[in-house]
Amino acid sequence: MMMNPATDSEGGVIDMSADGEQRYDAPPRIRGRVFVVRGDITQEHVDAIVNAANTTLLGGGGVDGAIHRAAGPELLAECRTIGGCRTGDAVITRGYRLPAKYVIHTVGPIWRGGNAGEAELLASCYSSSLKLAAEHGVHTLAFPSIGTGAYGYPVSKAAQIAIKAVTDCLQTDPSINEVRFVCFDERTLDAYERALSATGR
Ligand code: AR6
Repeated sequence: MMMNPATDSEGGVIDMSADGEQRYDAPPRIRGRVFVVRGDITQEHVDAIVNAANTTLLGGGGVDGAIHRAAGPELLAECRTIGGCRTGDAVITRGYRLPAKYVIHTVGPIWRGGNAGEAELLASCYSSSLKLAAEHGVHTLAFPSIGTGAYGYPVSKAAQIAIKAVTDCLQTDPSINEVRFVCFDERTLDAYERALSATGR
């Protein structure tokens, strides 16, 4: 007997068959707007790149260090005027010498085992960044894998949260045309590709 697939309110197909794992075939509004690539985020030609910063906004290692080096000292000077950012929040600056016009700085949670609100805070990094991007007329945006370096968030869990938070936001925000997850290493790329393909794209 033929059965119609279950659909969500926007026509996305929920597939419970095959290996029994639930897959979500995203509605057309999301399709073609979220990409996973390997690379160095400082080289991305997008309207804004996101920085995995710390609460001081005064720079650090990892992607934060790379963004500050590539943007030049004017970025740190502007960050000093902001006075910090809370975990899960985001702030925006200019991109200076970067190809991107803006840098959105967000602060991921430090992984403490998973029962300290880490998942909500990490999701909030993505939603706060997208909100700020939309408010500044950003159409193309690149994220690094927030929290999964120095802050220790397990990458497969972080990738699922990141993909879900971004696809949820894009459903209600038509102004963002493209979100790229720029993964620095093979393991991170693999985790984000898996998380994205689990959505059916
Ligand atoms: N392009 C894209 N991704 C990168 C790049 C790059 N150029 N460089 C590193 N990554 P992390 P966190 C990846 O540690 O865990 C800083 O000191 C990296 O391989 O940069 O949120 C801040 O000041 C990893 O997959 O950020 C904070 O104190 C991912 O970016 C703290 O680290 C995130 O790793 C934030 O820690």
